[in-house]
Amino acid sequence: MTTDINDQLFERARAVIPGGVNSPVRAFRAVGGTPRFIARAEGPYMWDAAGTRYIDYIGSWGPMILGHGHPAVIEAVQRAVAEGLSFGAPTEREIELAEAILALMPSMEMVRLVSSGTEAAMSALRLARGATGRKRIIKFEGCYHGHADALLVKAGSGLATFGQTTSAGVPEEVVQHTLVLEYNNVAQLEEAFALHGRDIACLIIEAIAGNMNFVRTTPAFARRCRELCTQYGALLVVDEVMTGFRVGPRGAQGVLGITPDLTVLGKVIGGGMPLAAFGGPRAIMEQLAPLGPVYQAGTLSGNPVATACGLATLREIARPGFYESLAAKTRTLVDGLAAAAAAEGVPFSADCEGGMFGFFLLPALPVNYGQVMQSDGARFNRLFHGLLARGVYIAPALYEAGFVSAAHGDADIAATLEAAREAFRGL
Ligand code: KE4
Repeated sequence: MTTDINDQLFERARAVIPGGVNSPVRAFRAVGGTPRFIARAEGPYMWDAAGTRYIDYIGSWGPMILGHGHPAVIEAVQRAVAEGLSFGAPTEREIELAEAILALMPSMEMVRLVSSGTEAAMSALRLARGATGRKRIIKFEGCYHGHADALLVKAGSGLATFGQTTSAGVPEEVVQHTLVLEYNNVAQLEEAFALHGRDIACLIIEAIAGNMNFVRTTPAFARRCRELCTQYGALLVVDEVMTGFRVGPRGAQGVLGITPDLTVLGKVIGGGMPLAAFGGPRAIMEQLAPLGPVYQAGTLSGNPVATACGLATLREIARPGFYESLAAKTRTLVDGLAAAAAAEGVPFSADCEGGMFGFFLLPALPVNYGQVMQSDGARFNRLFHGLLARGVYIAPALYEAGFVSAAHGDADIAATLEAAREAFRGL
């Protein structure tokens, strides 16, 4: 069999980069097969090294909400590049981006820019611990907040035992203060706070969990997270790296009507460039160096090219009607996928908000990680490759969300649904 250029590139990549990729999910290990090496992208499309075009529903895992190569973004980045790539000194554009973020996120009075979601979440946890003087944190099974050591943890046995690490190289001592609870389990949350509440620095959560594909907090659960944090003096940290400016203009906190103490942002605010952020009330944020005792720093934090890309992106999504149009396209896609599955008798449930969607080969929407993982992985993998072979590129893992951009046109959605009808056949 002639090896496709992607096979050749993958073989070359694996010789010099662990697993051939710079982030594990890109390696297609969950779905099998050869990852596509992307040569270029434009609008809703990506082309791989073999010249094959795909309708892109990954969007760089969220950032590309405008689609690839938006003219206003490209022009802003080109202008910024000509002025200088990095200074290691403050710039006016960082102020502009901070002001733009704060204007969109009323729960934040101040914001610190960093270079990745991991860095933002890690820094927010350190700030929460520093601001409260407490060590313990609560996270939820199925939520991902980047790969900082304290967050690479799985549930211990019961509430008395804290986390056990999920990664080699992370000593148990580092995760011993992390308690992993079941998402949407109000009773367990209340018990955990009753047992440990006075020691909890913060609770960190994806209020719409895109790392379980697409699972919402129930209103009752979201409310109890807020109430219990307030009652016990813990900080509520909402991780909006994926949902921020993606599910709506105010992120998941706007959709759910919850007010966090700290918000973690990323992806969309960088528009595809390395930029993330964390923010909250002035009294908490001013605990950060150089003002306060909580250290945090970064060579490329607030990078002038990344901030130009982020600002141009935020300007476009602030246009009237942007989210209404995006949400309508996403809803058309999800409803069409549901119809395609139903026509073939394939168990299917889906949810979406703004430009983010998720679907499960399950008869009903799951409410926690354990239910998500009851999905038929082999059947999902066949669907993934059936779509990929027909030029539709969805996330190569059943626990990952999907993303629609403003550049996806009605014809692209229609073509996607035609491919889905064929891919569901005989699944
Ligand atoms: P980064 O360090 O990858 O920029 O962000 C970490 C992060 C934090 N919080 C949430 C809610 C996230 O979704 C992420 C990263 N998301 C994954 C996709 N599930 C990025 C893709 C990848 O790991 O390559």
